[in-house]
Amino acid sequence: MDQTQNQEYGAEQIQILEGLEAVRKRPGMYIGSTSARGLHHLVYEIVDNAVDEALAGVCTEINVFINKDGSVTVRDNGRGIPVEINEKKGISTVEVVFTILHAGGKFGGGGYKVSGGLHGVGASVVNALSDWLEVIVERDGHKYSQRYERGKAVTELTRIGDSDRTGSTVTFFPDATIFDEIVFDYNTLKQRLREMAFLTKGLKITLTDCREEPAREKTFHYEGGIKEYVQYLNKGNSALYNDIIYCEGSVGDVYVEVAMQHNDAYNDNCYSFVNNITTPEGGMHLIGFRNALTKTINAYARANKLIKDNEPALDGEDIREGLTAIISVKLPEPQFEGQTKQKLGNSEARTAVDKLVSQQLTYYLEQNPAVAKIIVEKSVLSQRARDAARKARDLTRRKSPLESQSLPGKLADCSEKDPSKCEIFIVEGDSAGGSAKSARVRATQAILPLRGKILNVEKARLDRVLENNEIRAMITAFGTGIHEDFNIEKLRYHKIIIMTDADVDGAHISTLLLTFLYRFMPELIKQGYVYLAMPPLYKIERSNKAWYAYSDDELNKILSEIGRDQNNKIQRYKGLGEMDASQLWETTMDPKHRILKRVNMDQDSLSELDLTFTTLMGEEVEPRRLFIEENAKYAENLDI
Ligand code: 0RA
Repeated sequence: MDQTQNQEYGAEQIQILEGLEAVRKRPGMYIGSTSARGLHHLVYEIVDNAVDEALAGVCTEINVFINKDGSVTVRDNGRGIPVEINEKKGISTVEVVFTILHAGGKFGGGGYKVSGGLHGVGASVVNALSDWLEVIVERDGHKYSQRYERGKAVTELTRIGDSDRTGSTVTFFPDATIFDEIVFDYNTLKQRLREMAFLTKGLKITLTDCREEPAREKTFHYEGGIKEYVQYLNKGNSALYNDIIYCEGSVGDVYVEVAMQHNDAYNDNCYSFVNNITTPEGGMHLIGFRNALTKTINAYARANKLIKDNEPALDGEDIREGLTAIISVKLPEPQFEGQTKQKLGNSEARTAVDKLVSQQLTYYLEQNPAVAKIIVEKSVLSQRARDAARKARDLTRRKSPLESQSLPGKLADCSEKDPSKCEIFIVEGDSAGGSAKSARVRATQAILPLRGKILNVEKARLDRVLENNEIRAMITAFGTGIHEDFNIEKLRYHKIIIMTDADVDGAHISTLLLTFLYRFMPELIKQGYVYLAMPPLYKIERSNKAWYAYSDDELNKILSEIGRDQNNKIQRYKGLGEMDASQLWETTMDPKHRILKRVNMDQDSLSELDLTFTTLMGEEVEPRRLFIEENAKYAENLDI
């Protein structure tokens, strides 16, 4: 094809280069960060373009490969990116897609990506941030390819053969001078691709990790779309009725899809999306949904005398207890608001969801009185429990901002008052708690010993949770309050360190504690205040010298360094209690030597995280076993 490469650079070309240079200079503005999160966003940008083809009804399959050399390939069977010369720009559409920054349409005030559903947008950002990128287009019986390096075309778009299929195949290797580390994580990609597949019914997405021998592969394909998503999210709990209630349709420019089902758990599990992008902070679509749900269930309950005229209306919260729902809207020009641009601002989305859900849910309830009765009865129970919980919660509330509620008796607090210098160890068991108390640095380290197993908050209603002494002790010690009372500024320690035995029971207690924190004070995890202490697994002694090993690998390493000698004394620690105070200090508490794991939350996939907790802590035994087996091999990294 005749291309412009050999001509002198015109104004247009210079503008293009400047555009991509801007992306390379300030990558965070375009992909959020240059950490692992930003790196994975590159893949999602290309996949988004392919999903757009699927939404246009011209693509049924996307394949994502993590290649042996660490690059990623995204292949789709869409129409193929158009190859003809773009009149205005004087280059092929392919080159337009990969080199022209679509700044206006795609990036909002804060510079974050704010819209899916626009062809080709985002591909130029991926190109600008890649060491190299190769695209193959199959279209009109031919096969074309072009290569770019750091955003610049280094070959022309060339016809390399014939093809009887159509589609685009993009392979790229991110630029090591821009990203912290170029390692694609199979599980991270897997979770987002699964989500994409749920949100785009009928689309088949396959992920293949060619770095492993044999290659690891997973295919996601859901004819039921978000209905199957709800089923999937509910797999760890018992559903209260068989149906997944489903509403679908368009109101004006807004396409709305909602799927929901109640289970016997107590939390509200609603996830909202706009143009396939998650909106963790909700927004207008979620407000519309909640309004419709509350209004419709109350109207049904009154009309059918399930609640009497003199009884109070059900609160939205009561109706959403144990509800799993997906609210997915698609609209042409989404406006994103809030600090992180994750909240939908378009009011037409509120009216559209409200109208559609009210109509279709009313019809559903009339057709399915048995299900309607279950929902109302469950909501009434929740209403009563909420009254009881309000009373219990008052016990954990500080009386007034000045007069602080007395701290729990068993807390050995630190003397320092500046939270950024303070840490609190949540320690399992009285004996380990005792050692920790005598080992600690009194000024900055507080110790809160917990007795026995802590309550599983996944299996208890709020009133019971708040009556639990161990949980009350944590809430008052942290100082922040919970749920709507939560105030991070009142946090008394900037490190909350969970210290449990390095065995199965210890891991179980850690999980219970993390579940509590995740459900009641998720900000603590989001903002990186929560840590796991890592006690050593072994102590190796020889002739008055001692080494500690925190894993089997490390034990072997130490043994091969010091020599495998009969005089080595190897002690396997089973519990914190087996260490005396000075050992505990040296190995696990001393900031100079200890290992802490910061607990983090992948905010790109909140529903997956939720599922992890439900699966680990929920009612059903079988999915829990499967989850643990499936992940055991890959669980070295305890990030949740
Ligand atoms: C521009 C226009 C059209 C499609 C695309 C780009 C496109 C981009 C990517 C990126 C990965 N896969 C893709 N598939 C398509 C519209 C196509 C037309 O009207 O023929």
